[in-house]
Amino acid sequence: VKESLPNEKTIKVVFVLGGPGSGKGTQCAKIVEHFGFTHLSAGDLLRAEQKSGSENGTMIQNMIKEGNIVPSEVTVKLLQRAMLESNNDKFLIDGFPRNEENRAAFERVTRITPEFILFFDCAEKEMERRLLNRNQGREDDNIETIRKRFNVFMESSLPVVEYYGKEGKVQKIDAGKPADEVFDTVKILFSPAHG
Ligand code: UP5
Ligand code: MG
Repeated sequence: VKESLPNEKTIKVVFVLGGPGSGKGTQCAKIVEHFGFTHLSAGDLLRAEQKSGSENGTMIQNMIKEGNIVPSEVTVKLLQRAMLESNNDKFLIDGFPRNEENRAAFERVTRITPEFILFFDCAEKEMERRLLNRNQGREDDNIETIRKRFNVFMESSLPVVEYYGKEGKVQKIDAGKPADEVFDTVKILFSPAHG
């Protein structure tokens, strides 16, 4: 493990945001395949931390079960460690920042500002259908928790998207279409000719 991240100016971060089930993970996997980014899902890192038996495990499990947002201190540390451990300088940060506290803490601690925000826009009914069909044993894929996740997304996460919208950094994608069609739009943003 390196002692610190390379000069933050050389690090490229894209935040991948969107409601629960909007397809963040699915699209990130495709971006990784085509454009050489490292995919860091904050939710996956938290679930791994929980399973590793860390002292925060029970707290993380309870927060996820209730659809609530884990304190930034925990999540930023996991993201920072994952960035240090990778040998890459290009990261997709998926499902983070989820609220203003997350956003401010990440910038303060890492001094990294995102290149842009990929925002997957999808109707709630469609997201609900996808989550209920996923069947990967996630403790938060039940209708009660899904409703809580939608509420937290609307109340806490959408304002972060709006914040970056005011900075002109949001690339909004219609994520209600089949995954390959969504990626047709996404890949344009990562192609060298773009911008
Ligand atoms: N699918 C995907 N794309 C499709 C398409 N275009 N058409 C049809 N089906 C499509 O996709 C979900 C399902 O839909 C899959 O079965 C897929 O095949 C299908 P996926 O790509 O997994 O969507 P994604 O947006 O990644 O959904 P996910 O459930 O992971 O989103 P969440 O934001 O809810 O989950 P996350 O893991 O990010 O967070 C979980 C919890 O962790 C949070 O609720 C919170 O409690 C906690 N958390 C924090 O506290 N802090 C953080 O920073 C991050 C998480
Ligand atoms: Mg995901």
